[in-house]
Amino acid sequence: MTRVFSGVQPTGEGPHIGNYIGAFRRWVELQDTQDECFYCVVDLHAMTVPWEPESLAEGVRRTAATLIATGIDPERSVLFVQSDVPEHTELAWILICLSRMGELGRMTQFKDKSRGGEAESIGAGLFVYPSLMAADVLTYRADRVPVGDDQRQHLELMRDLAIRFNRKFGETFPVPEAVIGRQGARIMSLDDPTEKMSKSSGRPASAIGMLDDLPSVRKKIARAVTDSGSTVAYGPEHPAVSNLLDILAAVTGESTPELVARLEGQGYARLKADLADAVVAVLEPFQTRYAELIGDPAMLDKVLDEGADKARAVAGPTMALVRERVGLRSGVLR
Ligand code: ATP
Ligand code: LTN
Repeated sequence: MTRVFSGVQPTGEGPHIGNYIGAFRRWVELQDTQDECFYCVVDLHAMTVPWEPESLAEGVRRTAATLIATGIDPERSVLFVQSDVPEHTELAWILICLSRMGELGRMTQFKDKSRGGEAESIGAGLFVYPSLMAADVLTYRADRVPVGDDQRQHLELMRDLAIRFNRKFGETFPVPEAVIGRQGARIMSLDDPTEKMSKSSGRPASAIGMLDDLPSVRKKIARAVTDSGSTVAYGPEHPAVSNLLDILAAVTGESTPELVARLEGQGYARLKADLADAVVAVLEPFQTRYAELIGDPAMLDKVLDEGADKARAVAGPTMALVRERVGLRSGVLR
């Protein structure tokens, strides 16, 4: 049996259709395999940018309810909150000490997010973020990590850290593999197809939020930018329309060549109308389920408490072994 681990940040406007297509729907599918699945709301990662205590707590509940409403079943997967399991931060410190300034400085997410504002005043957490992410996965000695394409570089660093640790301290961690879908692993913004759809762009028209009200979902799709010309075609010369086709393919299960064959010659209005119907058909039942879950905070807390217990049962022994291997007094040998 192999183990799967993935995480989502409880930040920004809340999960969007890119998170769903690139990550969550795969997490749900993986529950049907023999794999043991751990899914984590990474609240400590959310502290790498300025945060307010109330909105962090609120974001954690909303994100957990979103995952359950998309089909993560807490009976079959371990669904939990990162800060409930202190082993993540303990292992993170050891991995930070094994990480190199040069490799962390090359991470494009760090470079992107630290651009613009005052570089001098950026929190150091943003810099060491990938080492904490590596700790998340290695704490569970997970084998596979289903993520969107934007996490490819972080996964490479995670693998390097696992290899580095194993070489120096003895075989301890499996070297985790990224699981990145061939299609839909990088959904782009509706208002700018050169930029990844993101929770934190600050432009409401750029992302279809999973909790957006349905009339505004339709409006955003109707206003999405398209390419010059009017043919429905797929490929690098048609980035905006290709993105709409990727979303449509993901939510209907049709392939992009099938969609092009059906829609070419019909203009962008038809494509957008079909896309709006298909996205709403996914979001409507999701939002109904979400409303029930978010209305029952006691049940959500219970699910997350039970998830944390199951996670700690795996994390504790890993850390005991790590402590011993690296030479800390509290290792299992005592
Ligand atoms: P933001 O969307 O603000 O950039 P993020 O990328 O940090 O946030 P997370 O919530 O941490 O988002 O990501 C959860 C999962 O969703 C990750 O596996 C990530 O790769 C995936 N993901 C995020 N954005 C997209 C996207 N536009 N297309 C496909 N997958 C995505
Ligand atoms: N960095 C990821 C979120 C994340 C994650 C993880 C994903 C934190 N820890 C461990 C997979 C495994 C992101 O920003 N999308």
